[in-house]
Amino acid sequence: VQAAFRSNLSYLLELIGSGKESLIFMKKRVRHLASQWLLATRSLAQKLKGRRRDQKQILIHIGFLTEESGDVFSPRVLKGGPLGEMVQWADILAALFLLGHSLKVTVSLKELQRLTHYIPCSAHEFLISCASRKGFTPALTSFAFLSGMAAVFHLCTSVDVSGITSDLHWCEKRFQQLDGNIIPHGALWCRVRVIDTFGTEPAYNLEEYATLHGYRTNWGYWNLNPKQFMTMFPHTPDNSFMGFVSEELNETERQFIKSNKASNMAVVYGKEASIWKGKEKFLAILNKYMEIHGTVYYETQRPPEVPAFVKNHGLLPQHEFQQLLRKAKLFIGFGFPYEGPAPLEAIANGCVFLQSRFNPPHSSLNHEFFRGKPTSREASGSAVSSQHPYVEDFIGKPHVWTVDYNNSEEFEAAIKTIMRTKVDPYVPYEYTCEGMLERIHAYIQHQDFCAGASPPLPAKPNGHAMPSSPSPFTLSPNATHLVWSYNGSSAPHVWPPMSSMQVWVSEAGRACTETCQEHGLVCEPTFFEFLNKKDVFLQLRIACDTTESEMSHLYPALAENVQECYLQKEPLLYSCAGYSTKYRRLCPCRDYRKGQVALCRDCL
Ligand code: U2F
Repeated sequence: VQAAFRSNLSYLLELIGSGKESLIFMKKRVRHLASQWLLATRSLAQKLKGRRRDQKQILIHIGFLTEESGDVFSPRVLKGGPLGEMVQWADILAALFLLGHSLKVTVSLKELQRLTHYIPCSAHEFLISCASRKGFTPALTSFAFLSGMAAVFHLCTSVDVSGITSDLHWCEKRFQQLDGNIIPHGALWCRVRVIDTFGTEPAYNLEEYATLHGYRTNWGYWNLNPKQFMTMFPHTPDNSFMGFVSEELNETERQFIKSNKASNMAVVYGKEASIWKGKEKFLAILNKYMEIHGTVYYETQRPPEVPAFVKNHGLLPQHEFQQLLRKAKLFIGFGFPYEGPAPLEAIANGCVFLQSRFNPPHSSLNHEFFRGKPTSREASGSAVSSQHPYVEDFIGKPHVWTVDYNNSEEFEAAIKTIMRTKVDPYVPYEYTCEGMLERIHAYIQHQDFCAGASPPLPAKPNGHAMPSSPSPFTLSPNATHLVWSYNGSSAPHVWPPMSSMQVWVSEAGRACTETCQEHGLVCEPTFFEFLNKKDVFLQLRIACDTTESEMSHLYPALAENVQECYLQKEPLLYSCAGYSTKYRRLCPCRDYRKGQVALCRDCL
């Protein structure tokens, strides 16, 4: 069945249901952005005119909001708790719906069980979000599954789920039951998508490897293709970038903003009082120049962390918060929350975002918040080098100032300059409604984790080279990297297409994430399989005394001083993020569209 773009969101609002503050928040957001979504849908429809798009039947299970997972989010929606996850879910729902897919939405395990029993699975695909593993901090509970169930149709009514408890391993157990016992490995899991705010690096994903090498965390070890995890920001190319949207202003609104900006008005980033703790020094400096506003939740009295000179509005409805940003000149971050939507909204509303540089960068090794998450964020291409690395790297000045807050002079000078600087509202294309629709369209039509659905490679004894088929590359004229030059009759059918690929060798100690970035490219793990070949070392004029094939998230790579080359034995371990001072890595890079890093030039 072909998917038809939709031109009305009212049925989606019904699908989302009600009864929880989180759902009310999401519906308000969908309603508020409706006209923008519809415009973007029309525009994308024009762009893709005549293109065939398959309609998917998708079950969306927003696990982190289920009672069975303890739903810690909903009660905090009006009390300053995290909203980023709800922002993203509202936008995912809107995008899938407008693209014309058929959705079922559940926020209850019982309902999910009912659906998996009774809906005609032959016609359905599933998007399910399993919530947190028990005992894990709630901030990261936004996990989802998107899965096509056609192949398990006949199983849906025959699997006994009576023994299933409210334990949050439910989804895993259920899928293992279906997957392991009845249908061939990979045939079900390959249809899953997991919404995973901060991402999952390959080393944490493969259970056996994670357990052996100290990467086992509360999350992770799902043995999925890492691209099945979908993140909030594009910091981890091992995963897919899902994102969310930021409202765009029309010309009238832009003009209005220009004439109404108060150059001495600042809004502090932080709806929870704890974020303000210990920031007196910065607030005092800022107070010399600007009128400071806050949107900190309180019950009856001003929170003690918020000084009297701050005009605190209390937590505002999202739309009013954005109106406040329209007047303000500066949006200022004090280090937490990490990587939320608010800085993008501030920039979209013509503010400058000022934030602190983290030196050394925060990671799961040195910061509690990231500890236990299945991502180290250590590699410098994806490091948490500030409160919001995306806006630092992808947007930068004049919209974003990242300064050393330990240096009061630098901090003060930045404020003074910002007050004098004129900036226009700005939304990167990938965070516009059209950008998000385009990206999800491309994923749905092209990402296929079932095609090569890897029964893991047949075990090969360590120390033996992989058999090599001819390499599809030629060396660039300046002998620095390989470019795609397959001249055989049939090029491998992959997405992104091979034409976007270049192979670079990293310096020792550098990750592929960073190496590709250095060349104006992005690491593309889908391509690892094409360069995991003995021939490729030869073509790069790398002399290997030995070539071994082993399981390591650092391979393919070479140890230069000893002239040893290593190939990867386990495809699930291909990793953009891995790095070690011992190795120079072979890196698969690709080009990307300006403003849409998830897609290569020929990707649509
Ligand atoms: C992030 O979650 P947060 O909710 O802390 O992220 P924020 O950037 O603070 O804002 C989320 C939304 O809250 C809205 C604002 C944003 O879209 O418009 N808002 C509001 O409605 N009223 C107000 O007064 C102020 C803001 C991140 F997204 C999560 O993934 C992380 O778990 C969390 C912790 O790092 O940070």
